[in-house]
Amino acid sequence: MGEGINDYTRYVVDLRRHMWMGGVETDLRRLIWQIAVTGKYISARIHESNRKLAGFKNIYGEEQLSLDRSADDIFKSQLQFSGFVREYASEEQDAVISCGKGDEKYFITADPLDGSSLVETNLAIGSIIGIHKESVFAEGRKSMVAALYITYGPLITMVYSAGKGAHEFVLNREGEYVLSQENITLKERGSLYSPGGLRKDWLPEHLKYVECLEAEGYKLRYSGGFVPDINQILIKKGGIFTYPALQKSPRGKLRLLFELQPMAFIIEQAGGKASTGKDYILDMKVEALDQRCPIYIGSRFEVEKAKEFLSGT
Ligand code: AFP
Repeated sequence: MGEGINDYTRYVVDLRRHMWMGGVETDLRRLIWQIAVTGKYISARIHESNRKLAGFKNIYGEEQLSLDRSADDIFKSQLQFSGFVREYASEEQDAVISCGKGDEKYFITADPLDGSSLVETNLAIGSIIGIHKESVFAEGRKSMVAALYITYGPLITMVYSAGKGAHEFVLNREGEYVLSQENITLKERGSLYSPGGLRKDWLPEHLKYVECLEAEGYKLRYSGGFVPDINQILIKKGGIFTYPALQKSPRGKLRLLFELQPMAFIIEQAGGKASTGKDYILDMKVEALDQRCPIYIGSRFEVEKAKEFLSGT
């Protein structure tokens, strides 16, 4: 006999219950919940945007905003008067936005819709959020208290960490985020590699590193979306994502504040590492909103191996 609805709900742990059981501070629980819920509105906007591809305009005849800008509008409006957010820094904004009365507890960083150029190909994309207890112009290890990302794929999933492990939730048909796996732990060494940038632009020491992984039989997994590519390494419990320094761009492509710090926070909580190939990401002081740096993120073995190749040891 199938389990009745009561039996089913007995085993379902939703996001709010999980954070409460995990001892996450009340305002932080409410903030993470509010951000996760915002993902539903962004998902709706992604589906709506398909009309834009057909050249539709909004009811005022205005060209609809690009998806990442409208995602930013959604996050900003949701968080601006939440009572928890003092400052909102976004990849879509030129400056940090002061929110509310100025005495709120948290400082937010957002890449509202990373990989938006992939929407037309129907590949997965995502939102990346960092939550800080003080100004974001600091080392992530000092200022960050939580991070989360939402993946808009065949399912909408959300991974968060508030400093006590990394946990994945799936948005179910009822519109609730229900726990799919908690305390996700990366193996010491994986078998996937996700190499960003063009091979012809790599520096010699990076090329040697990648060739070493290939000689060891690592499987190439690269979608061009940072969120799904990182999510694959986390959910498959091992491997390495890298977007290295390139000959013409020595700082690589990805942004320290909006993309790398939140993912480094989550991956470290899952027992992995994240470095520039020299310094750990969470030890890097954020000097500017658009600061970029090379990234090696995933299982400890692969990240430390990269440091050996890049330092020539
Ligand atoms: P878009 O947001 O312009 O699609 O770029 C996505 C991204 O910032 C990140 O999500 C990917 O990891 C990286 O760029 C892919 O870059 P390449 O297209 O150079 O591989």
